[in-house]
Amino acid sequence: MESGDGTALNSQKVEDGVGVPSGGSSVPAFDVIVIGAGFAGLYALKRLRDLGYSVLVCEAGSDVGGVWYWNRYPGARCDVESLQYSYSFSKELEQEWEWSERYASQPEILRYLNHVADRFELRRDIRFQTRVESAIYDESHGGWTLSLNGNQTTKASFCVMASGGLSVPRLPDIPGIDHFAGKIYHTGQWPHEPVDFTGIRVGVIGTGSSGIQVIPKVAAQASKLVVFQRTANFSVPARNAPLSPEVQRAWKAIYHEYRARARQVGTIYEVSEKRTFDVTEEERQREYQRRWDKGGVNVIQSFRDVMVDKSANDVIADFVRARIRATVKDTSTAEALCPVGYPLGAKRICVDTDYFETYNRPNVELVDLKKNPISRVDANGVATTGGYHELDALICATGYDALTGALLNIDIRGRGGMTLRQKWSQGPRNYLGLMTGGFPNMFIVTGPGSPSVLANVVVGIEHHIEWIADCINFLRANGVRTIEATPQAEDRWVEHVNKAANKTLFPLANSWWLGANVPGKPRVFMPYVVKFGHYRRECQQAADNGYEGFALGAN
Ligand code: N01
Repeated sequence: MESGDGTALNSQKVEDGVGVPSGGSSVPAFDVIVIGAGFAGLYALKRLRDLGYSVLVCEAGSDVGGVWYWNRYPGARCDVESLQYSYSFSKELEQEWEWSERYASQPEILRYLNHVADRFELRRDIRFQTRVESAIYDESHGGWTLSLNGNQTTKASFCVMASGGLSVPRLPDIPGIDHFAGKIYHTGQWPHEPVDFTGIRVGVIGTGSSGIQVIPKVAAQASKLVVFQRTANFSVPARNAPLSPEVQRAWKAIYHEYRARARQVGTIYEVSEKRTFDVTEEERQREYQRRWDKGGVNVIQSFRDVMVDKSANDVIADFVRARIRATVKDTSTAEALCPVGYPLGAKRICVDTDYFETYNRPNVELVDLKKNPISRVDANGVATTGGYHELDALICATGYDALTGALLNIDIRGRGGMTLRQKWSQGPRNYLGLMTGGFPNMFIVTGPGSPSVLANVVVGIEHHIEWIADCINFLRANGVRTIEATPQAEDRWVEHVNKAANKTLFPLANSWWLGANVPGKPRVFMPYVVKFGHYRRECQQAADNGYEGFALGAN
């Protein structure tokens, strides 16, 4: 199977019980090992190195970028606006970097992250093609021993898990898929060289954010495109456009105001204070339409009760379904594309360019797997219970083992040899999303229990890294060797995160936020749904109270 860096797609699986290899060499000890060189890892390195700590970043890929390094599929683009989806830690960086479009494409974001790495000379402390296979806590010296690529070890006092919430791609478990004679691609591990689909028959499995972006691009090349859709998704138009120098200048003139607001609410959207039924039907429709015309996920903020009141959600969901029916000419295809059975926004809303329009092309066919599930794949194509589709290539836009996958793929062992897998067997447990008890000095960036993917993730990353850096400073200044969440704080936090989610409509869909896309994964709503500003205050309060909720120790 094709993948970025020529890695077999199933090589991500890490066997249980990986230990430090005998006969391997040892690299020097560091204050901090950071795992991952995406947005989070780069900033962790910059911040901690500036504070005087010795830091090593271990990155499995051959260069910086994280998800933006791996996700090179045609159409890959961020659906948070460029001017917001960027670091705020350096005023110079913020002012000098020019974005070319309202929503940056993957190549542009990757260029930005390369620029950041060069500008701040980060590469010298990053080891590429270095996969951390295990991290074992050593109670005698109060730090971590890490195994790198199975043939080297290193030690660190602290670990920062910047391994990403969407970095473990999942291939569909379909009988016969290994026998497919054509090439199979996963959007999350796309080859580095452009893939040409001109004149061939292509199948796409999956219609989440990745599928919805790749489908229009491949449809424009392929002789035939068959989309295999299991769950229809809500998608809103991006209305992407070039970003004019005037708009950029105006934004940059008051960047600090936008950044301050983002730090409170997570992302700068136009959030309505009104509730859906506070206004007349006519006003409501006008507001939906205004936001629809503007483009982007902002549609979901039309009224403040969209994610808490099912009847309010039903009305906006009807509005989106009406737009789909108005766009897609074939009525049965339009009906199949209309999401039903779960609230709008309970699965990550998608943001597209010409997604629904693509189904008006004569070379595109939608296969509704709810009616006719896939029965098998063979050398020449995909069989469903309703027919057979001959294909030359297959694209799996089938998502990720999200939020916990990358952490649990590393053999992490804390106090008493307890594995993180054991500890999280019923779902992730931590305090503030930042630390988990029994695993001292291991910090998690934008993982479960934090707002993570529900906010602008760059805002979350900067917050976490700054909190972690302050925490390490505190420990060093006070001669404390270890910190970890207390069981009581952890219990309270897990209950609070669950309760907060259960007051919303978020848990009412089989989403990856709930782990529902991975068979056997505990069904727990993982992100913290409360406003980012509130979360920030909770983290600050814990720190201000001498790291309340955390146990501070000698080892
Ligand atoms: O993955 P997904 P994604 N047979 O899990 C289907 C971010 N992101 O890579 O819904 C058939 O959302 C699955 O069907 P179902 C963003 O946060 C951002 O698209 O489980 N179908 C679903 O349709 C996003 O939410 C950007 O029934 C199968 C699809 O595959 C997150 O990444 C761009 C199947 C997976 O959708 C993940 O998005 C891209 C099977 N066996 C991604 N298994 C932007 O910023 C799975 N599916 C724009």
